[in-house]
Amino acid sequence: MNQKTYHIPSISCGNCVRHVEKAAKAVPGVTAVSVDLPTKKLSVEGAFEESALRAQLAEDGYPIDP
Ligand SMILES: [Cu+2]
Repeated sequence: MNQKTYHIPSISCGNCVRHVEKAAKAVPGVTAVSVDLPTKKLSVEGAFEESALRAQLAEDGYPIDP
C-alpha cells in the first residue's frame, strides 16, 4: 500500500477532474483516487504500478508531469 501525489498540468476544469479520476481508478491495484483542481494534483492510493498509472493517464490525454 502506498500513497503518491502527481502533478498533471493538463487538468483545467471539472470534466478533466472526472476523466482523470476515472482513468486512475481503472489502473489495477488502485484503491482510492482524489484530484485537486486548483493545484492540478492527483493523489492515488493502493498497490499499483506507477508505470501503469502513467501509461493510462497519457493514453487518456492527461500525462503526468515527469
Ligand atoms: Cu477540463
